[in-house]
Amino acid sequence: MAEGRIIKALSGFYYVKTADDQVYECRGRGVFRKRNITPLVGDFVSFDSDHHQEGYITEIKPRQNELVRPPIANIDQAIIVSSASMPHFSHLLLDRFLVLIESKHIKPIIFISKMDLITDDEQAIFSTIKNDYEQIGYSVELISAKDPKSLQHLDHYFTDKISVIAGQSGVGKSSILNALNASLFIETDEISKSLGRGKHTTRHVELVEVLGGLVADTPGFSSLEFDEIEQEELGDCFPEMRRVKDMCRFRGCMHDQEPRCAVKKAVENGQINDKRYNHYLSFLQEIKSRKPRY
Ligand SMILES: Nc1nc2c(ncn2[C@@H]2O[C@H](COP(=O)(O)OP(=O)(O)O)[C@@H](O)[C@H]2O)c(=O)[nH]1
Ligand SMILES: [Mg+2]
Ligand SMILES: [Zn+2]
Repeated sequence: MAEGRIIKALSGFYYVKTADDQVYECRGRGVFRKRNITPLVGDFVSFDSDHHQEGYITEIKPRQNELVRPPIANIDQAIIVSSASMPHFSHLLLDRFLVLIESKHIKPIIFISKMDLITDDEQAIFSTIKNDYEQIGYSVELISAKDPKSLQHLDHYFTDKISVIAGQSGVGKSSILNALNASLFIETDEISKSLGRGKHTTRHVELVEVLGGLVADTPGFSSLEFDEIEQEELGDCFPEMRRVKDMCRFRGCMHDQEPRCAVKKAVENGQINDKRYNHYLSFLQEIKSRKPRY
């Protein structure tokens, strides 16, 4: 019996990589299907191999976390890519991604891409944005896939970690990975090339090597809805609110209409960015007006 990590899943085969860098093409055992357990990319597994480089997965080790879309397990962090231009930068969309990732208890890192496309005047705007998010506690990098210099100091984000790279399509996710590892040739500009959405969303998940770590380039999160977040959890998806909420007068404060709310006070005195707080309120409204699930 051997052990390894699933680095790719394709048409019922799981590609398991062992510590000595061998890749085995494995099938799941029928028993998983019966128990409704599907091996995921990122899973640590035991497998039996009777043939050279082929085998059967016999056990899936307990997962640290898992995402459904894209299907992947045991992620150390999510790198959220937002482009400075084309598509234009959206605070709201960045905050939406941050909330989705925070709600899964996965550490977000922010890359603002395509910095080569903006003017010197606009550079200042992005320095401010970087500063604002760093104040909250996030790591932020201003980069360009076309400027190798801007990518030089990124190693520590990747080495020995499993990351998922997330963000709107067209922001440059695949281009960044290609730029970081010259032996990768991930297709870029996929939306415009593929005819229908179907092709785009069913693409397989694969972990690729980047700067001594593994990264899943996702076709995008197929849903950006807050389907799985309850209104009581939303505040905890904003680290700056999480830090002060214990000082709210009421336990279970939603930081909305309640009096003596520490979050609202922090917004008033500038400790919490009012743009972020407004996004919180709009996400809260969205969750409240969500259709009940049965
Ligand atoms: N100017 C510029 N264009 C970029 C950069 N990164 C990506 N692009 C372009 O943006 C388009 C989408 O890139 P892609 O990597 O496919 O984005 P993805 O959908 O997030 O994977 C492609 O035409 C790329 O050539 C960048 O840093 N600067
Ligand atoms: Mg891509
Ligand atoms: Zn409050």
